Amino acid sequence: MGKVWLVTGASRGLGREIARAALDAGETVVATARSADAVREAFGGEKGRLHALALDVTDAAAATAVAAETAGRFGAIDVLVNNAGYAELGFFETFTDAAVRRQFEVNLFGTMNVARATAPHMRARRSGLIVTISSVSGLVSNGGGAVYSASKFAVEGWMEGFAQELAPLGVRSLLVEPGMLRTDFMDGKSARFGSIDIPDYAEAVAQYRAFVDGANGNQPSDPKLLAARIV
Ligand code: NJP
Repeated sequence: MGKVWLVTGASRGLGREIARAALDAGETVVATARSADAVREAFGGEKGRLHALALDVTDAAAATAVAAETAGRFGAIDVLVNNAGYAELGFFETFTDAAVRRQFEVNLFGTMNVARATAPHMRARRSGLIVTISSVSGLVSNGGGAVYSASKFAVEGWMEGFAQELAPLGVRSLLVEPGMLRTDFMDGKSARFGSIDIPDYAEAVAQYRAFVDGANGNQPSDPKLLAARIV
């Protein structure tokens, strides 16, 4: 059965690749996303060591239930991959308060929900690893990505402290800061900037387009490569 992995945001992109790599390594994987059917579809059905569960990370009670079900059914959660997230891109002045809060609900509070639900199961066995998928945007920020960056900076500040609380209890932590990956994540995002009619932002728009479209040589990489390194 191998180790037991709980992966959030596993219906596509990096989360799916991490889950696949863990399965290939002989591990048991509880793969989650907002819809369990979407997860099953992503893996061609639920079979063998793959188990699909629905988990919207913004739902703290659901996170507690999924962690309890995983630990109860498989005896442990050895590795949590806190991966679910998205980027709300655009110039800050164009953001509604609701859009800012939504970004934090998923990227920060959602990540906290799943870690808080999982940590007690790891502490009880004095063993476990929490992998947090942050971003290079958790290290540096740029125009058009201010809100996304703020959410990832917050994740990093919180997780750095929480990791220090967990370490003496036998629970290890790993923070991953990917650059651009070839997933659905950036789909159509640069197009949104075309409709922003604020002349003062013209230079920032051009810079951001170059960044997103890879004109500055920043080409997205294959998420499989990163997944293989994590597993
Ligand atoms: O994104 P994408 P990536 N509750 O859009 C799920 C970071 N990152 O794999 O529910 C639960 O292909 C969604 O599931 P569904 C990024 O910030 C990326 O590229 O079916 N799940 C799907 O499985 C993120 O933290 C890049 O919609 C929720 C998954 O999240 C991580 O890498 C660069 C959810 C998103 O799949 C994975 O992103 C970087 C919710 N409320 C950091 N909302 C990059 N791709 O370039 C969404 O620096 N999901």
